[in-house]
Amino acid sequence: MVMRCVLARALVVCGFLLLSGVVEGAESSGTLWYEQPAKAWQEALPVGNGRLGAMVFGGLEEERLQFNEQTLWLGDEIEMGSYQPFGDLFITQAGHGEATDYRRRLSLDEAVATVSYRVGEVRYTREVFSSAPDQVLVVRLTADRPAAIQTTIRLTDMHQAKIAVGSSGITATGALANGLAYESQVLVQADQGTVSAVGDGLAVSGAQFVTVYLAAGTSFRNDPAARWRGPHPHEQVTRHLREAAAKPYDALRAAHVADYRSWADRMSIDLGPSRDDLPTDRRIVANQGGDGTADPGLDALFFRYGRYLLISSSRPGGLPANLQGIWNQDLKPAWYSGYTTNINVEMNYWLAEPTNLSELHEPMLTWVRNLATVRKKNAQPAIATDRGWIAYSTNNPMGGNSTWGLHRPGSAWLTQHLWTHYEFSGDRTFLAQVAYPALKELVEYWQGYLVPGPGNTLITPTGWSPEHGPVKGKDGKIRLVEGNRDPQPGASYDQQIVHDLFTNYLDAAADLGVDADYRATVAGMRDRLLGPKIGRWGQLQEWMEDVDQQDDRHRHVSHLFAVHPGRQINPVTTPELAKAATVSLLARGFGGTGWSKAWKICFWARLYHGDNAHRMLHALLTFVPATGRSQGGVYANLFDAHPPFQIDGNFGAVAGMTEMMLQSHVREEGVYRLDLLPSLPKAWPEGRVRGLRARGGFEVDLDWKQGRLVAATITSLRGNPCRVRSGG
Ligand code: FUC
Repeated sequence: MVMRCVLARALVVCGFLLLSGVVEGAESSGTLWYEQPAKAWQEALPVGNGRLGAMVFGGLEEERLQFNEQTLWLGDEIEMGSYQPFGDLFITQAGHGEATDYRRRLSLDEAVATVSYRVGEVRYTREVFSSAPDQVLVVRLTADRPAAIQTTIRLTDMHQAKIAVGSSGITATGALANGLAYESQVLVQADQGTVSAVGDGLAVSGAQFVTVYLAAGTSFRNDPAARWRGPHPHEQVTRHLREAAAKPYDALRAAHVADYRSWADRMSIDLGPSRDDLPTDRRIVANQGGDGTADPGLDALFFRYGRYLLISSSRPGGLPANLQGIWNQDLKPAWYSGYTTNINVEMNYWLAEPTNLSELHEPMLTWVRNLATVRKKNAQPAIATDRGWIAYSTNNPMGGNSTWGLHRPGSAWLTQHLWTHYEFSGDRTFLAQVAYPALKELVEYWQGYLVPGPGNTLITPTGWSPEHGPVKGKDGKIRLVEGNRDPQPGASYDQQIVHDLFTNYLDAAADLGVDADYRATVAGMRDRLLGPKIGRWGQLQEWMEDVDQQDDRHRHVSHLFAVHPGRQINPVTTPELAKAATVSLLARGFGGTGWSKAWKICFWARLYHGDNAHRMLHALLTFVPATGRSQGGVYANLFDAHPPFQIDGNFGAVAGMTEMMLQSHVREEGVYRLDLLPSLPKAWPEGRVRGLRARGGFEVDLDWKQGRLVAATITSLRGNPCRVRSGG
């Protein structure tokens, strides 16, 4: 019924278009759209091919495309450096300020941003996409009348590159302080009229169709053995540009759309009525307040957008999505736009496997392995280890780090991703050659590091619960202090991550049928680990001593790692601990930064509280203006606002929504349990999802009505058995 409504509206729009040429009415349910250009970066629309990204402002007199390339990093194996903006492409069109019938959109069906408006009698259209098959950013300007386009195109650079303007192209070449060479090039083609160098740009006049190609690269090589450097990017950038420009525009566009859809169309989601008639910025505001049932289509759009952002910022062979994916305009980005290991970078990849994008997990897995290599090679004295390795909180792609915050269990948490990739993909070669050795060396590290605790238990002597800790004041009272890093023996976060590591190791060894003797040793250590404790107000204790405070609203909820992404606590097999986790979560409240809210969606989903999970999602979908400081919402372009923009909240929310529909983290006697619609909220009474993935190698389609499952199709991709839990 809902689908039919949308279709009917789309037909009306098409008919109207044909008759009058005016763009009006609702868009497809997979579209972000606006009635005005972006004034601020947080309103612009992101495109990306995993490596080369741009923010499209959609201006009239001047279009701005602020672009990035994911390897433009300062820093090295020691110094943190930061992720750098590349430059801007400006397209100036004098006299377009007085446009009418303006519309700006981002299609998640095709991964194309468009701008369309009328000046006088002429309709102008602009399409922008970043192509993975052709490795170029493409801007296509079209007028519905011959010779109507007069424009100037300029390329700027953020780091004093040498900029040379040729007869139809512009080249910017430079190097960063760490020796990284980089280059961007622009090429302009017009179907008719002229293209010529004028001052610092290219002037086009008398054209009806203009195509602008932008290619960019650096001398970065994602390989510690090559000392992170490859050849100067000039040849490759030139080749990408030349080859793309030799193709007809339609062919270039079709190849891009086909590539994008090969990822995006592995899944579909429909959560019911969708306010596609409202521009996205107004739609976010209209959906606020209330019980969150007004526009479940916005939830579905946010889900699709998260997958879009991963497809656009993380491709095999590249770097993982950083704190801002690949989109950054600041020379000094918040937290270096880096990889923070006490929640953020892990959260970036929680959606990859369950939303059927397993191959896009690869950049993260490779980065973890590279980080291990560097840590073992040049271990700074503070974190030198006999076995395995440990990490700092904040890292760059080359293993360099900020010295704030040694994060001892970070390596184990990161290595969970190698295990998870095996669980979903079933790749036994990867398990045997990569994941298993990585798990084992960390098990050995913790075997040497744990110390005896109360009652013959094993505890970590230097725990930490990111990112605060108890401090005893002169008055003898204990206060929880933001950022405090005093060692906390037996902190729950460390204990739970080590428990997870041991469990993953034991399952991996069992699956491979290896190391039976050591398995027994590890099982013994796991049994001795100081386990989760229930404190004086019924909460799950954050620290070994019962010092948790009921009014503590800290954004991190580190002591619930065992609920998610761990699997030590769940409502079926450890109901008392799950209840205590619920008490802790309620006390932490329903606020938080963007990623904090996203994590809470995951927690509530795993605790089978669908309505609370949805309440967190609804809270995250609160409008934050570009300069807004209120915590945990979304900007007009649906980027997560920590604030500032952090992409973890986008990705984490998708992971949380997935946990609401399907869970597979519990393994009983070696068989995975698929939990169908475990935490369906009242806000989604009817819906359907296609193409979710579960651990053990399953693809799952679900249909529900009146809050109940009506159909499920489970395909065992590797012939494995599973157990199914549904409706309790
Ligand atoms: C952690 C968080 C902050 C921020 C930063 C990138 O330090 O505590 O909120 O998200 O990472």
